[in-house]
Amino acid sequence: MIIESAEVVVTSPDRNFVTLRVTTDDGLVGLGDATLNGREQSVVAYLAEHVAPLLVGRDAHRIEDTWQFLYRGAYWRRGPVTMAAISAVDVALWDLKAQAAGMPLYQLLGGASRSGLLAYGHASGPDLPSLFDSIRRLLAEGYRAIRVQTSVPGLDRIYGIGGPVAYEPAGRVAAPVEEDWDSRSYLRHLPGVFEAVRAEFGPELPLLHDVHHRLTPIEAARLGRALEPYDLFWLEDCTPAEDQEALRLVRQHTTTPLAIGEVFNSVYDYRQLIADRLIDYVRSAVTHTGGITHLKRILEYAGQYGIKSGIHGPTDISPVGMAAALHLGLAVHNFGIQEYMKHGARTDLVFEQSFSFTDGLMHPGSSPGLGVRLSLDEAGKYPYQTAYLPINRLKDGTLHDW
Ligand code: EZ4
Ligand code: CO
Repeated sequence: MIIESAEVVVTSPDRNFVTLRVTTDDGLVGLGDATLNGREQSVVAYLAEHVAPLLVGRDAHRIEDTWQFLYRGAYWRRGPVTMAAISAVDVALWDLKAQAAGMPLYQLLGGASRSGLLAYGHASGPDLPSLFDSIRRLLAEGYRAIRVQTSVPGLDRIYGIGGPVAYEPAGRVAAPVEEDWDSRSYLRHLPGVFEAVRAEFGPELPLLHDVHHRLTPIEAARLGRALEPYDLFWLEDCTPAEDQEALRLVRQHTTTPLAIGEVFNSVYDYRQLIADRLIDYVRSAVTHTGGITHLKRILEYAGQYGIKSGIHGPTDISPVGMAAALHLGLAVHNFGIQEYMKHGARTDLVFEQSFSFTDGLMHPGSSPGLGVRLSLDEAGKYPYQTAYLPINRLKDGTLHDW
């Protein structure tokens, strides 16, 4: 199974996606998701200029060797652009190997460890009535776990609050939108929101919350403690993630479970967090953490410490990346939960998918490989559009973590 070509396909049906498409002399096509939200073209150049020419002529079966070749061979190890590019190659090769074997990919990863993957959806609203409506809409769609985000009185625009249906992290804008932040207002407001949600929806429903890295360690510790009565499934990204030591302080003060890692790209980002049991869930994306090969390694390491998966799955993970997450999640022993924001209708026409969402559980399906096909005709209708994630400023204009 020799690689004949590796091409990068950029398309923007409902948002931007970068897909690596690897073809072999057997006539098979393997796909990898290389989307890096708001910095897409950097990965396009990395793949097209530096990686694709090296893949042609290689044996597509040699997944581990290719991973090491791209990681060690680059000399400049790690980093989001490099690791997104390696992820795309790795996932495309796993897709090819599983297609060649005539099996869904999870069979090659050890087979199914469960019958379905618990997924959580995103509810948000500017006030309690609209937040409740958003939660009810997700429950009606079948979701059995829900992330709760809400506006904060006094702040005009904050991240992660959608319209009536969903929110899209990056806007199709020429420059980042500037949003507002004030930690004291947020800390005062949020516990009451969870109290109201619990009163309305009862004690059983798993509830999650994402802080988006916006608090100092002592503020995060206080929030974790204040939310304990509402029994969160997890509190996500409570402090800026690059500071592993910060989680130790948070951990000393609260029993609210902690999740972190959507901006990580290597096991080295997790070493202290896992070995010192400072977190409960690994939030990495397959697409940003070196693909299935490397995220499986991280999850096996985490599993030795009772830490579970919570693989990243917002809309900037393409259906290709989502399928990879589902195959890996079905196979690993220490699965926790899967994030799932549905894509738009145009995206579903560009990417034909075999994965399913039924009664709140996801399954990657039984098609050989990843189970996703890319329509080049559909993809070609939607050229790249400039898009950026927003930034966040305090009331005095200081740039803050978002
Ligand atoms: O901000 O995917 O948990 N999910 C999230 C997402 C991320 C975006 C960044 O590209 O925090 O909304
Ligand atoms: Co997040």
